Amino acid sequence: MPTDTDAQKRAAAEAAALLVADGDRVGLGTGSTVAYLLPALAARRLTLRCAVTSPATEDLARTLGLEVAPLDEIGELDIAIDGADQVTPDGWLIKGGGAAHTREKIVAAAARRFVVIVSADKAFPALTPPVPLEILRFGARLTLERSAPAALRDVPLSPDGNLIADYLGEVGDPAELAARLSATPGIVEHGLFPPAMVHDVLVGTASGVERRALN
Ligand code: A5P
Repeated sequence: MPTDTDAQKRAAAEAAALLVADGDRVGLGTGSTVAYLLPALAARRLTLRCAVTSPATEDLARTLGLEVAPLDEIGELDIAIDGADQVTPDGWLIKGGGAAHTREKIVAAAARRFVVIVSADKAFPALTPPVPLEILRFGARLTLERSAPAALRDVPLSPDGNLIADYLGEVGDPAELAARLSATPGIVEHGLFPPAMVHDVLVGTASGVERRALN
């Protein structure tokens, strides 16, 4: 039985599918909201080349008949669309609840337009922990100590075989925390996405899809 949240995710995803144009090179994120995007996109029967951020997205995209190619082969993307765990009014995101945030950040950075699709429960006044971390297995204990407070998450590895952990302290200024985490050896990538990376946020709400244009 679909919940209100499911309906909101679907509405945001369907609105995002309409932003894709024939011939576009498209980045596809990961997660339950993106799972609503893919059928909506496939139903439009456009000619697209898609870069994917996880095996799960790749499987579903191929099953639906979407053309998938390696990101390096496609190069710059016209648009990338992805979900998020938290979105603030000024456009900061936390991503990585599905352990794919490193690939998602690479794909978002490759896109001329990065569109975020969320249900209303993902809209937060300010970011709160946890912040997902992808970390190398080598020296993982030390990396976690340097990132304290942080803990390994009990989930499968990232799509690239690294460990997934969470930073559990206060976020405070997200730019400062992002800089600190980026400067910590052993952290491959953290789940803080800056507003400069985000072009539109589509929020599914009880009364329709609210669009926040950022860049
Ligand atoms: C995947 O690693 C995440 O960044 C997801 O994009 C995020 O967790 C949102 O997932 P849902 O769409 O499943 O809520």
